[in-house]
Amino acid sequence: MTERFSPTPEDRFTFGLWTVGWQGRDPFGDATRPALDPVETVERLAALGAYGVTFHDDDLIPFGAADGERDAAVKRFRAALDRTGLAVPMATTNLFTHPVFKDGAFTSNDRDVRRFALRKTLRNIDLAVELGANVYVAWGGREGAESGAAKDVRVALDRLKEAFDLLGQYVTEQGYDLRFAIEPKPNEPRGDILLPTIGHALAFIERLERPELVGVNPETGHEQMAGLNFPHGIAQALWAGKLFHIDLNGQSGIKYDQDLRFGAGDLRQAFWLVDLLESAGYEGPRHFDFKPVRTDGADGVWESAKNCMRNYLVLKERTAAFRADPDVRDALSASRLPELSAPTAADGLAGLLADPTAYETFDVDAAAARSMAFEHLDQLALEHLLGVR
Ligand SMILES: [Mn+2]
Repeated sequence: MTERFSPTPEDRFTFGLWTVGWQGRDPFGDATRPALDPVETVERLAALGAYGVTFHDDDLIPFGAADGERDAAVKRFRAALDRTGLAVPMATTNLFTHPVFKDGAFTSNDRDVRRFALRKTLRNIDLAVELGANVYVAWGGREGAESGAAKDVRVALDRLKEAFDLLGQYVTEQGYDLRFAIEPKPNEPRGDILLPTIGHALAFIERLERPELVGVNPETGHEQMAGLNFPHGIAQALWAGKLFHIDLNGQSGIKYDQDLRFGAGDLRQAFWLVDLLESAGYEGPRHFDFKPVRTDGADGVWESAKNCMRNYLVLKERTAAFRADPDVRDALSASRLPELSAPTAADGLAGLLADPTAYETFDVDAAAARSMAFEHLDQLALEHLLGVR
């Protein structure tokens, strides 16, 4: 029997190579930890009970590596995957570290850079598919500006659409089973980034040639940096059928991108997020995109990786207890949650117009006086989260 809150591959937990591999380099300080070998990462994650691992091209193969070095790196990585059984459900492109991407990749004002960025992406898509990925994440961290005249945003969006249309054409022509997931972020590293929120990304996707191939990969902290309610954003992505992938981490309010381990930061939003993902039957990987704090050594790296998964499982148990509590069911009824599922006008527009109880005889004052009873419901949730019920 497995220990309580110990993950297994069935839990579908995944980590990016760059997460546990973050060396602690920040804008003010150098690395505090040595580089991690991707093979060690694969072995450690498998031992912790993870399902899979994800990568940027440059996490695995140094930028500009010759073909021989590339092949050797891929071969070692693939051997570690085969040995451990770890999957690669997602991959992505580094279009932000090298100085060539200082003004962006798909939307750089420099056309040569845009063409290079597309070729770099297409090359890594081939590798992603070879390794079994069916989601390809696109985070455009450098697609943006610090000043008004520096970027014509409408034209930049044309170029961004052009890029996704070409990527969609490529995977279609190659016959790849691969879908794209756009990762929104409001700022950092650019002063302002294009497609800053889930909502911006969802609207953009509908203008593409192949919208069915493109969804979103929202990150907890990114939406919270914009002051937004992450579970609400995820609910809308699910509603739109666009939650192709998710990045879980922790963030405390509107500040720099903290990338704390999952469960740290806004714990109440984490509770509602797990409640949502589990009750909605989300089947994709639970992917952690976090950074172990730079104060810690290797001990803290693996401790935090383990606890991302543990905290998810604890919250999963807490949210299940909340949903199973008879007092909660009563409170949900008192708050009229079941009523929200009933269509407003199943009788149609004609029925609505002909119904005097909808207007002429409707007792507005009585309805206004009915309490929604949300305080009691929320306290029940809080007590389940706190573990006192
Ligand atoms: Mn982040």
